[in-house]
Amino acid sequence: MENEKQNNSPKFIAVSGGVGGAKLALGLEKIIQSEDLMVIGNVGDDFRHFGLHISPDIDTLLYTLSGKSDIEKGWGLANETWEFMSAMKELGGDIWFQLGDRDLATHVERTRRLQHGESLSEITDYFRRTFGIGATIIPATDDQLRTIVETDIGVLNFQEYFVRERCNPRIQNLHFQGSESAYPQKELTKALGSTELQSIIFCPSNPLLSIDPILSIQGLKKAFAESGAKIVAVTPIVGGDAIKGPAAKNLRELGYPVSATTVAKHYQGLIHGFVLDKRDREEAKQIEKLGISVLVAETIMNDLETKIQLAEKTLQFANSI
Ligand code: FO1
Repeated sequence: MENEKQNNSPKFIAVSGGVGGAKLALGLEKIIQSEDLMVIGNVGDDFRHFGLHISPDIDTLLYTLSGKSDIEKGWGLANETWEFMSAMKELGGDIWFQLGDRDLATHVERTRRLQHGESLSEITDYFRRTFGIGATIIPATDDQLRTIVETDIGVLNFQEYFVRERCNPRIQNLHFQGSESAYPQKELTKALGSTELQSIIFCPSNPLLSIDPILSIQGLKKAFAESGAKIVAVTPIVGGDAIKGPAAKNLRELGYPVSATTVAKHYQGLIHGFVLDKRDREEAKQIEKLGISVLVAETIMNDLETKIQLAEKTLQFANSI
């Protein structure tokens, strides 16, 4: 029985937010055997809308890894139709958060299952299998965890800040509501305790908005540190700007210099390695001085080939430190 558990344990864990992180998760999924990869998704962005439980980062992972995603937008489904939103507009309802007709089915079915007592991770696993994804996808916690953004226009939930206000308000503080009572998802805890685990990869997601909510879950940072796995972060900042999304603006507003080094410092004490973009190679020495090994690589992922290449390099690097 013990052996069986060990064999089911992943060798690699990818920690991801939405769009940017999912790109590397896809590259990893293409080169790692399904049973060896566990992808952990952020749930701080989750919220209720039209009475439905929306789990944007989990859905971005599900859609990206199943090849169903809208590659242009990075979120939602390809070949989507928008009849529901048009009808909602005619009714004068809320239309700031776009739910495509097919995407809507995901939220309706998730909400129905939650109401019948299934956990978010059971539902995510059901969707994963239905979508034909081999790698495990796990919400970081099954407990309530919500990113709250304190801004110059008031306190907003994550999607109000991100989508409704288009990240325009100035961030003053971030708060992860529920983090004190949220526990890591149990399969994740089990994987972190297994001797099978080799590496943990922090995907190039926003460190403040996407990875920090995960790290705020009680006991998780410690469990990462004590897992014995090599922990490597891939930079989401290239050439002093975010590859996608508001990471650069967020860092600036919270008083940090916008650089890959800032991200490495943010994870200092937790990570063993940092993948730095080749455009920022002059920062390598500074990061090494923090006691973090550095790999200089091409980190911009424009197509499947570059996603796979970055995944391969990151794994080799993690293995080498
Ligand atoms: N992002 C947007 O910029 N506008 C939207 O209307 C929007 C709707 C949406 C619906 C379902 C879903 O799973 C994701 C959606 N996203 C939308 C993306 C999401 O808000 C963000 O990408 C993540 O929360 C940040 O990682």
